[in-house]
Amino acid sequence: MITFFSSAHALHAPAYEFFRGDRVACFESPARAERVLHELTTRGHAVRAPDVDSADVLAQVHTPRYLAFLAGAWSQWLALDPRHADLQPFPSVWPVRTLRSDLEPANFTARLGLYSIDNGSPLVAGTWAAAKAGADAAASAARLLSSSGARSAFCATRPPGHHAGADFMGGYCFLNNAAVAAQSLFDGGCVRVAVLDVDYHHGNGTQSIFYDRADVLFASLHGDPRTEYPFYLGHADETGAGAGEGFNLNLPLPAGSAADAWFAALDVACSRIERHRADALVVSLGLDTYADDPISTFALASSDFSRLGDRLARIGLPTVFILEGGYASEALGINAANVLDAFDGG
Ligand code: OKP
Ligand code: ZN
Repeated sequence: MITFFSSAHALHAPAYEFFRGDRVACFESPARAERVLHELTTRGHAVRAPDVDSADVLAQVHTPRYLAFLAGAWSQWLALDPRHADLQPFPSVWPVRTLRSDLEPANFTARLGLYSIDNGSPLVAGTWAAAKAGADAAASAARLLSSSGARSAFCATRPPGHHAGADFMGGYCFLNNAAVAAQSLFDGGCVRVAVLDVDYHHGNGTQSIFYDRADVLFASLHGDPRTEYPFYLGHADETGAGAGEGFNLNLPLPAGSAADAWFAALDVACSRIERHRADALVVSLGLDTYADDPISTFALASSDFSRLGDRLARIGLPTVFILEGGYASEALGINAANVLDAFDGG
């Protein structure tokens, strides 16, 4: 399977994030994509640079004012004070209930809060370029499937995307690569698409982007949001809205769940996807379900990622894989490659 990779990912290399009141090194680091690339090339996978500009599809997935903010955020931050070059902007105020989010404040930090769900998504000079390259990869992978009849493609993208909604960033995510892939598949002629999110964290952004649509089935297995990020979405009673009622499936699992419970939930998700009669599948491939992940609590072994690839192959759909989370960098390449190789062999 072809891997899409852009070295522009490395332009997003924030120095720190906040963890329990402390400044710590970022879990979401350039080494992640490099490990994945290294393992795939070692195993003989073909790697390509993105060859599609995602600007048009980004405009279908995200709002104009959010895209404009993200593209200009760093230069606006820098214009406030040249000393900002060595600092990362973080939001400190948010328009929660009763406050207005229809008006865009002139104040930079207030706008950052308007477009953020957390203070956990550090932004640097190269964030837009890196995120845009990831969206280009997602659009490229979808086009490859639509135009060449390829059965699968993988996007070795970072920063991840599944927490980013139509007009907000969050959880290290800025542009929703899975949504870009799904929307691109429609543009390439698909009538129904399924998105399966296997990251440890619920893909709130992807769910919200497609929540009222019947042509996109969103299915996710993840840590129960009562205890796990993103906390405010991902419950089992979220089944879709309006025309999209019945086209959203959340399978939250208790923190600490073992592999057998996880694979039982995966089977439920796969069966629902098979019933959707989709033309193509997008997999938000988070690998933070791995036992040694530093910020997650599921217990998959490296061999379980082969089992995942195997199960996904049995769905039998053209599939775009998008890298999401996974923070045990040393094993990340092996775990990603195990999924893809098992899918190819299945
Ligand atoms: C992104 B993805 C730990 C902070 C955790 C939220 C987790 C974002 C996960 N210091 N921040 O779904 O893997
Ligand atoms: Zn995650």
